Amino acid sequence: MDNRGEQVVGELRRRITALVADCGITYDEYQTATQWLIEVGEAGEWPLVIALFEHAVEQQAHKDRVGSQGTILGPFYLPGAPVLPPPYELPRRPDEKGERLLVTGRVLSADGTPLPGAVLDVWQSDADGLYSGFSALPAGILRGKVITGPEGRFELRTITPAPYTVPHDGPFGRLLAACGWHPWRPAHIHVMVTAGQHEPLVTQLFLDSSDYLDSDVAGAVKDSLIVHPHRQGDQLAFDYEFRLDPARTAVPAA
Ligand code: MBD
Ligand code: FE
Repeated sequence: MDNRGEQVVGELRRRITALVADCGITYDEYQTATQWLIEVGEAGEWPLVIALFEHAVEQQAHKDRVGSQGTILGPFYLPGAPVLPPPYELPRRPDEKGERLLVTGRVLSADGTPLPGAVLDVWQSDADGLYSGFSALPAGILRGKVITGPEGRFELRTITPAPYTVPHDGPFGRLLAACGWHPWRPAHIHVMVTAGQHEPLVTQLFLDSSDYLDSDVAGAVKDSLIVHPHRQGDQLAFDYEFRLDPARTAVPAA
């Protein structure tokens, strides 16, 4: 780890150099790629492109987890969502599309100790796949926090999210189309769970009825993150248990 820059960027150069030879990259392709990289920047799509590699970093970072698996944060988290009062409804518009969804569950330590006072920070897209803060949706829609009570229990009311298509009218979409890859993510709800003395758990819950569970463009689906809502009167409902790893003790600087 003498020179981490040389280690990583050097390896990147060697791999790209090898790829140019292995794939027989032409000058035309080189110029197309250059133009594409510039346009991704101009369109503000770098967060989106980079999100496609987050799953590799996430798996690497959390390979020794003993509690619940998590997955990628993605580009649409916003800090500062309000703590929701009872009955714990994510803010929505009066005419919000989608089925009503009740999420209940518990937050526990990996060893099974219930964690009252844990914070679940939740965000999701609307039925059209739009996130507030990154679209014309009113600020704050479908974002909020709930705090666990006795026994580490929580409940949250929202609507079912729809599968999400990453913007495909810009340079990123052109790349996907050129490769014959679809731009969809399966329907998901983002959750970040935090509690004192524990590692934060960044995760997403995927609806079992969604398309694209096997072909998420972001590669972020794991079996343990797929939930199975059942009908309960006029709503859908599911239960989920989050188990948090103990906080890693900081390694003292040498
Ligand atoms: C999303 O909603 C998302 O969660 C990720 C990771 C990438 C694009 C859109
Ligand atoms: Fe998302």
